[in-house]
Amino acid sequence: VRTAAGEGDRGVSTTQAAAAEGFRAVYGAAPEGLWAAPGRVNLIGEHTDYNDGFVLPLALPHTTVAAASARPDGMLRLHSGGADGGIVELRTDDLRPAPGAGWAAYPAGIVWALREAGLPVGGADVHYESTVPTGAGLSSSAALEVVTALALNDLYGLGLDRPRLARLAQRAENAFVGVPVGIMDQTAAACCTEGHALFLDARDLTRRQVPFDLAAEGLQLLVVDTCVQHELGDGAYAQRRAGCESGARALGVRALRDVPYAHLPEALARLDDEPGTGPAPAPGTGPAVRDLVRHIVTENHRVEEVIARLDAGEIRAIGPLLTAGHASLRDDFAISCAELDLAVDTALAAGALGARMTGGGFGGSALVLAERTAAEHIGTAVTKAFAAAGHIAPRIFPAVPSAGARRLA
Ligand code: GAF
Repeated sequence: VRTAAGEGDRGVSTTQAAAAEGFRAVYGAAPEGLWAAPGRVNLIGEHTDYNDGFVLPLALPHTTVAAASARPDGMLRLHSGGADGGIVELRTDDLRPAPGAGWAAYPAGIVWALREAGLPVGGADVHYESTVPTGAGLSSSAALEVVTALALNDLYGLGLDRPRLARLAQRAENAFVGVPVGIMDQTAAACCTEGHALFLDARDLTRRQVPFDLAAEGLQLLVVDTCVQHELGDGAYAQRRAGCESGARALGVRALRDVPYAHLPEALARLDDEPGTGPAPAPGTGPAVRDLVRHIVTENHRVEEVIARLDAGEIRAIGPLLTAGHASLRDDFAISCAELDLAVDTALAAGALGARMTGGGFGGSALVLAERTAAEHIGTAVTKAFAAAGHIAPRIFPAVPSAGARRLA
């Protein structure tokens, strides 16, 4: 198992140098500053964020770096070393929500959201370099949003704290880009710290840094990027979210977070008696509302159980909880796919302590908790199983809990 995925190997200093150099090549001057924001994996707590629930992400070493300078004339110029095409030029006064407008909609949405919030943000020149895999369920979008928000926060002296930056980045994605994501990814990019997982209450954004020192325990957390491109904008994510909201309405709670685990049997019985929420979903609406509710309520409980194990210093004991989380996402929430299931099943059969898909689903990545001495063997077993099934080769690398967004220079 390689130490990190491709570009991630080289660390942030190489990406930083490439961003500074790229900025000079594109705009003909040195940038005023350089900022970084990471991708993430979520240890447990999937689709709970938009149900006001609990999540436990950690930042990856893979980052998006922005080299940026303010502009006095209100023009926003955006360029990416990783995207085809030249400079995207926009007038900040003319920014309007632009669903489906490509990568530049994410940073443009940040400028729009900051200005909508009444903050004094003008133009900027920005050049990006990134080592966060895209479409892999590792939050490349949130990294792009948060690094842009942090750069503008500094360039324009906005004084925003990290949770506020995360909220504004989420608003940019919801209202400008048009994807109804929750708050996890932006908060992970903004607030994670090295050596920790971030326990976040998505209702009020209270947070706790939970020590997660895998190396000291002789463990490794592997990311298996299935290379099945995941797309949150295709409607299935929005459909799951709408189903959860109708479940909460039917149960008379503000959000599914308010259904206690101990009351789950009564809640399910009540949904089974309500038209439209019982076991037989209307055609084309995805899983039954009762099944969505069961996933969310049990998943919030699993996050609390994982936290309890970590607080007790029993990292190995979280393995079965991760695996149970995968079964729930596969069977109740119906957002896994053949490649994710194969990665999880093969890793477990090869001796992993636990494994699950991570992120929004429908492709993207799985994570595998393993003894460090078994990681190589498990990675090889997964790669072989993918080849035997005729799937393209997965990219496998360790998730090392890394730093959140920061200014580099
Ligand atoms: C995506 C979303 F962006 C997050 O808000 C979260 O809902 C996640 O899917 C599922 O847990 O990453």
